[in-house]
Amino acid sequence: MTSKAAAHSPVDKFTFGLWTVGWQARDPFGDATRPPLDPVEIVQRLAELGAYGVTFHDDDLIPFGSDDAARQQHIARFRKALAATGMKVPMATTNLFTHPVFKDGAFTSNDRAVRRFALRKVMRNLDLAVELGAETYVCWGGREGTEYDCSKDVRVALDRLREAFNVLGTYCKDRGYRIRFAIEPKPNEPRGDILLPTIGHALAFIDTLEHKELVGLNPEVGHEQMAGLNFVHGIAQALWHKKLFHIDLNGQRGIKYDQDLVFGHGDLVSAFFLVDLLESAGYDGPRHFDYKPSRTEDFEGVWASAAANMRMYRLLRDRAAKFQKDPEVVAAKRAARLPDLAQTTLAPGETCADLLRDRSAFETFDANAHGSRGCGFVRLHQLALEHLLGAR
Ligand SMILES: [Mn+2]
Repeated sequence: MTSKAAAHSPVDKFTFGLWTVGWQARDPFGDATRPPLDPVEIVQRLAELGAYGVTFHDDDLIPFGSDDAARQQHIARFRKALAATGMKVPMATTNLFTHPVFKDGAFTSNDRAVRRFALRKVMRNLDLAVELGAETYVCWGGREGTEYDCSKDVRVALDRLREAFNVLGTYCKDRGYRIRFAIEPKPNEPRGDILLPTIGHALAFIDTLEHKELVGLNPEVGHEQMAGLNFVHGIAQALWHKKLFHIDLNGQRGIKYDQDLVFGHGDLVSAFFLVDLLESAGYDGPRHFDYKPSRTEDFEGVWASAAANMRMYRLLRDRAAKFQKDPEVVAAKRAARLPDLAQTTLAPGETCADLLRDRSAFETFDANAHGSRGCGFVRLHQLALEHLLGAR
């Protein structure tokens, strides 16, 4: 290890996909506004900015269709950059969406030969992911969906999706790989409707898998917010199921196309409560930024936006910690009866018969008195916003 690598010991596990800063900013209406970036340069620049590591799709590192010799060369250059900088690769994933072969999906394409090719593509990149030390393998099924409800039997497609995760789980177990899968839900884009559109759909699906202990979630801020859902609630439930294996942080402003803004540049209040939740829950996985530097930016803007993600997370973490420690907040929480929710509704050992015998629970319960009591939530929320604004 070089001295530079030894010196690289970031406190925070901030990671970036090669495809984020490397995005050339092509959109459905316009050409690229930036030239391609060499993965080696990405590793070096992100290391200089203080990131912990990088993540990649197979095709980000090794262009689709490369022969074995070219493939080995791409991997060798990448490994050298990692060793020189001390950057880690905690996660990897597969591109099952760019090539036209995947236009009707990968694991759920109606074409069986495409499904078999997709499994092989994942297996090959799983081998590389494990070699590079990844502990999480993200599966975003961006093309697993439809534009027309008549074009695919969704129940049969879910059978094939389950089959794929069962096969891949068996593959990892047989090879002794210590890697877990993280499904990334998204409601739509690029398909009209995507299978496993939300955290909730994915959690229910995982419960049906043969190797369910190996499969969890990689929720993305913007993907849930595109569907108008509360991301903080979704993450809370994923944590509650012990299925938050990884997380994609970015920004989104309401129900529209997937914006992939810098973390906190969308719904800032939600970002504040998200960081508060991740930190107080003790989530110890990478804080992975899956954003896109806006099409308007040059390379100076690209690196500034990468730094902005990390800065936003740290600022929000600092504000959230002050919010939690403020004695006025503690008192406001007590006044709003937050600690009372932790008390079980039935007393320890209390039975249904006991509850039926308790006249104070029903017969003499004063519903009007309890119904007229204020909850004090607005005052608590105002305190949160004052901390977020740095006003306290
Ligand atoms: Mn996105």
